[in-house]
Amino acid sequence: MSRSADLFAEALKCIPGGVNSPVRAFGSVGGGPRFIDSGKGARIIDADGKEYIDCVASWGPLILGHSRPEVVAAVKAAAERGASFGAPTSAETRLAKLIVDMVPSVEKVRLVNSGTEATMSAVRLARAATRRDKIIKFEGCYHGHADSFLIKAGSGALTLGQPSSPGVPASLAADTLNADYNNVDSVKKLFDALPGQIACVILEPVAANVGVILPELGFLEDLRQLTAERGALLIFDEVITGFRLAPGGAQEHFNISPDLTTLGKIIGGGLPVGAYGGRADLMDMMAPSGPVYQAGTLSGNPIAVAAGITTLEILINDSPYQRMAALADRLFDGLEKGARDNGVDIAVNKIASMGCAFFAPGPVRNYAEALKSDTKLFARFHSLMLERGVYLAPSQFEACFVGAAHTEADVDAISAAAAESLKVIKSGS
Ligand code: KE4
Repeated sequence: MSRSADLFAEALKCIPGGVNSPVRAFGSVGGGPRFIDSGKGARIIDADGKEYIDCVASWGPLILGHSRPEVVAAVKAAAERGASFGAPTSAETRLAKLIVDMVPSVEKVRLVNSGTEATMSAVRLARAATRRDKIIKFEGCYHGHADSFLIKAGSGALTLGQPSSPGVPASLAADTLNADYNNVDSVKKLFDALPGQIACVILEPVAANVGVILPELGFLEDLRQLTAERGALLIFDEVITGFRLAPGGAQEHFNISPDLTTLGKIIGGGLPVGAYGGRADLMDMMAPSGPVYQAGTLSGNPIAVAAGITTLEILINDSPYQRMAALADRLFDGLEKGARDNGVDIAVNKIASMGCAFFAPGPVRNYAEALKSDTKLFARFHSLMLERGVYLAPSQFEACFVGAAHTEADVDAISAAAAESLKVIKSGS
């Protein structure tokens, strides 16, 4: 038995499913999770000492790579000053100012501890601001595990075959409406059917929890216009796209201004930070400046904030975006070539430094088309890539990330491993 297998057996005795987040359990790819011992740059090492080129980046946060020295130093220095005070610190204001400066539509921002806290708070604010209860999300989009979102959700919910979770009261689920991504008419129909009842439309401006699905031309613009016309708020869930597609995220990349934005992952550089922000008139409704309540013992935690500040400042100063995008293009071009050479159907969707290779003929423009993917073939590919030292997300319905620590040699090694893996698949062995 491998060390990871032993550790997994141990974990199963005291942690549900042996993991603290379902998608980590390798449920849809099999073979059991690799317990990771350490990471440095673009590489991680598992409990058996096997090294992998990492394309998961802890599901997005580690855009600078693992154990980036400046981030480690900032975390150590913050820890030596004290872990948490439950009182305001100047570092929180510094991070808030960075976010306001970087994210075009954000005038004020509240720090929280996760993407889920950010999205649930943003929706509460939208409901309070509009005095409406219903929300529109999109099938396959994932906004964290708050009750209102676990209806036809993506990511782990989709992977584990339960896009709508038990435990969500029907009365609450009734206030969540699902539309089809890239189909603005499906949104218009809901607004027409429920005039004056819809508080907001929340979406991932690039859907990255159903694999990666790009917004078609005009889709985001149409949503912006429709929500403004119908008195609803537009919420961009940029937990993945924030600071990833550009310093100002998807809203900078596509030049669209949502009313509220939710952030996470990269914002904490690998430590637990989430945030929601937007128009000052809306954000000032949040307690204690306004009546809408949201709180958190460790919100704005000094150690997590130190990691976030250092990460964002490096992204601003080094601006690795063009280089990461070029590496991602090289990576996905390599994957497409390997698939072509071996007669395997894959459909690649990519943008900036993230993307997905669907094991499907394609194109993949929405949830229904993504579900046509051959998840068994993906599982085989995933395991063959692990054997060849490449760590992909253990689900067809997640994103692959290239970060600032990846090199051309890394990317070419991933493509070579993919070509070998696809050859094995084609040979049927
Ligand atoms: P967290 O609560 O996991 O920090 O963020 C929730 C969330 C919100 N919005 C978007 C667009 C997200 O992608 C996420 C979380 N992403 C998944 C992976 N795609 C987290 C991985 C996991 O659940 O373990």
